Amino acid sequence: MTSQRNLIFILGDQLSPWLSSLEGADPARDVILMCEVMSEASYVRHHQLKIAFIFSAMRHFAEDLTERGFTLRYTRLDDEKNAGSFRGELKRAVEDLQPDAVIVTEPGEWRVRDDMKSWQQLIGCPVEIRADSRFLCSHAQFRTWAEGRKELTMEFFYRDMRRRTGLLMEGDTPCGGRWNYDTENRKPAEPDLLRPRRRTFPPDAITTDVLTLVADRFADHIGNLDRFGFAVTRAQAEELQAVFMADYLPQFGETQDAMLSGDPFLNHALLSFYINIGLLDPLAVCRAAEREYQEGRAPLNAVEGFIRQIIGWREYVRGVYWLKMPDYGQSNFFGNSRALPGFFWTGETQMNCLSTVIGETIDHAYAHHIQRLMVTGNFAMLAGIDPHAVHEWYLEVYADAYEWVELPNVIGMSQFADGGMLGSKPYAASGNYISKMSDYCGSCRYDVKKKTGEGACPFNALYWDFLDRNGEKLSRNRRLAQPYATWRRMSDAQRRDYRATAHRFLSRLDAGESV
Ligand code: FAD
Ligand code: DLZ
Ligand code: SF4
Repeated sequence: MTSQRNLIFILGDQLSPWLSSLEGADPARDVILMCEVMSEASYVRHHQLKIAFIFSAMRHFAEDLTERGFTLRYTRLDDEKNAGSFRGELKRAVEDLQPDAVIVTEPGEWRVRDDMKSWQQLIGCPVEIRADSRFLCSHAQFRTWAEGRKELTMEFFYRDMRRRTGLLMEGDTPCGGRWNYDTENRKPAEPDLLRPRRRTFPPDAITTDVLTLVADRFADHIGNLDRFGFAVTRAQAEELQAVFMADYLPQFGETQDAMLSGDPFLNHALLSFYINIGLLDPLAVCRAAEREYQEGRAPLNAVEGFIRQIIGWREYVRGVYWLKMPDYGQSNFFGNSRALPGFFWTGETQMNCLSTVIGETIDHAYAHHIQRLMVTGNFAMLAGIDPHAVHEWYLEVYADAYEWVELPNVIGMSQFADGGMLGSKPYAASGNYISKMSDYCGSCRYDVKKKTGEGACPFNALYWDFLDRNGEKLSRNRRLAQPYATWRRMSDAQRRDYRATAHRFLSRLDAGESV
């Protein structure tokens, strides 16, 4: 051990005792810096629940470190001297404490990493930026995997991750003989009155203080704080992990793609909030799920599907983000420029699927994957909304949203704005898909079976109009051969009808009329 005095800077999504910046830390000598800053709370207008969740989890983590004997320098948002930004708070701390060096774990977002380049010069003392070992695939490993590949197919990346972690492996072969059990995971949901209610945690004194602060300072941000029930400590998050494994994981697979009115969570994990800020370790979560399979409590299709989302998709989107940033954020393959409709902030639309999903988003700062992909995302792409506006909306409204995970999911997977790096075809669908996978259409003012004209489900005409207007970019895509063949087989009158219905709808949308 050296006698160097370090200032260890821990960011709001780095709340893990096993964080790389804490490796070798000496409570007797080092000081830990954490700060609530306006620049992070307002670079997009985050949902009120998201800000409250992060601040409360930060305060609880600081308390935990203090109990472990560390000296904390914790700046609250309303502290008089708060400089308002990471760089400002770091400068102030270095001036006050005069450490020998600053240690920080690399941030999740490119914009913060870019800012860090100038920190050393700003504060006049060495800044050591450590890799974030909470991810299973390092930047270098992902680059090596991606190098020379024409397509960055997630499935192949995932198989490598299975081999590397040994999860659900029997020697060199995948458990059960197959890598992927997705074909068994596409059932529509049935209402299940026996599904256990979600466990929530009533606000303690720390959270109550934070709720007052957020209500005071961020009342004009989307959402409200009435339903705050997030876990804010590692012990609470671990409790939710255990509850998920016991009560929901066995059915996770079969209802993964389903949507049901009045049941926003179905059998989803609701663990992304905690994994993304570091209260839960992704590999430990996967090992716990694997145990459920090994000990016969959960079927393979559920456990494999769950593990794939974490060691596959989660690691993969992070790899793509760091490989392609900063240009990735500007991708706009279709050249879309329409403004995001106002109802994305209120849920006030007559389209029941959108009003349900956006309403649940406002209430919980959560929607599950298929809601994000096939309802809000699908609508935005079909309607030609500017992908950057779509990206900002997702970053604002979900309590698990950090750019490294949100941006590739939005720009790549849901908007196809990267031209097909993440997916081989756009996730575009007419009302039929939503009708098959949900119960939303039954109580909608639109008729999902009606293709064009007054009262027809808008997704139907928008779907064909999307394919038509982007024909030059998409019609040679082999996976779209069938829909384009269907479009060409239609009569001229039918195609005109679809175009006219879509254009009428989009004009009303642009005019701010109720749709
Ligand atoms: P479950 O459905 O139960 O899945 C289990 C876990 O797998 C999740 O907790 C998460 O850690 C991981 N996971 C699943 N799918 C993905 C994925 N596509 N990418 C990365 N991790 C995944 N996820 C975020 O964490 N933050 C985001 O900002 C985010 N934005 C998204 C935007 C769009 C348009 C889409 C289509 C997906 C987005 N996702 C995002 C992925 C996914 O929707 C969420 O991870 C998931 O809904 C979180 O809820 P859950 O914990 O109940 O997940
Ligand atoms: C998202 C967020 C918010 C709302 N506020 C803070 C904050 O005040 N202090 C902080 O350290 N982190 C915050 N975060 C998380 C950061 O935005 C996140 O750490 C960076 O984007 C890097 O990924
Ligand atoms: Fe959505 Fe169309 Fe179904 Fe209405 S009919 S809920 S708009 S898919």
